[in-house]
Amino acid sequence: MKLYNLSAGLNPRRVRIFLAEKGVDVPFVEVDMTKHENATPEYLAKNPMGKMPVLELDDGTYISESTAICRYIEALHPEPNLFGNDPLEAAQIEMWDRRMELDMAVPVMHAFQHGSPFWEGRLTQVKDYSEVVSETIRKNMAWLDEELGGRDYVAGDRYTIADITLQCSLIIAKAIGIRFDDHANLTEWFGRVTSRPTARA
Ligand SMILES: N[C@@H](CCC(=O)N[C@@H](CS)C(=O)NCC(=O)O)C(=O)O
Repeated sequence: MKLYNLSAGLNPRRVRIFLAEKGVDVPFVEVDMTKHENATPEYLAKNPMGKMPVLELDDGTYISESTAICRYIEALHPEPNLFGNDPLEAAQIEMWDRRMELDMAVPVMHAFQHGSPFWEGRLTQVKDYSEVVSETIRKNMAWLDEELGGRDYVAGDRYTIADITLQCSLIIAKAIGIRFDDHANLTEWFGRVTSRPTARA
């Protein structure tokens, strides 16, 4: 197996941390989007969306979408469990992971893409949208701060895929200047998850 990676990207980091939590060693192939390596016919044959990450299997099969890759790894390496041990826990973790993806990761990526000079010329930027979506992120940070007042991790009392999705979202949020240090519970949680040995994967 190998993983087509974008070191700074939110979604590739989700998969790298997931692999590290599982103790699974997969070589990375860095895809340089500043050189448009993700827009070549060769790369688009692996993932027509031109996005990273992509997992290449030994038989030449490609899997894209970070959650799909993580589910595949979890099926091959069930422990430590990160998607839920029974139907109820699996549903709760799925609920929280979808919230973290749809209500934090996606807005953070949109704020970055529509607000940063890096993305000029790569897509049609709508600066007002960056402002609007940044406000959504701040509102959702306040909501999560309240949620995390009552438990140690996003989906309950242990670290799961939902924490990975949020921690990767907040790394990019911080990098683009959306801070959360006035939210004590969220800040404490971020310290807890980023002090794990896998956090720098
Ligand atoms: N839904 C996809 C999103 C993948 C994605 O947006 N990847 C970004 C990096 S975080 C990317 O490759 N961007 C390159 C581009 O848009 O040109 C997933 O979960 O893997």
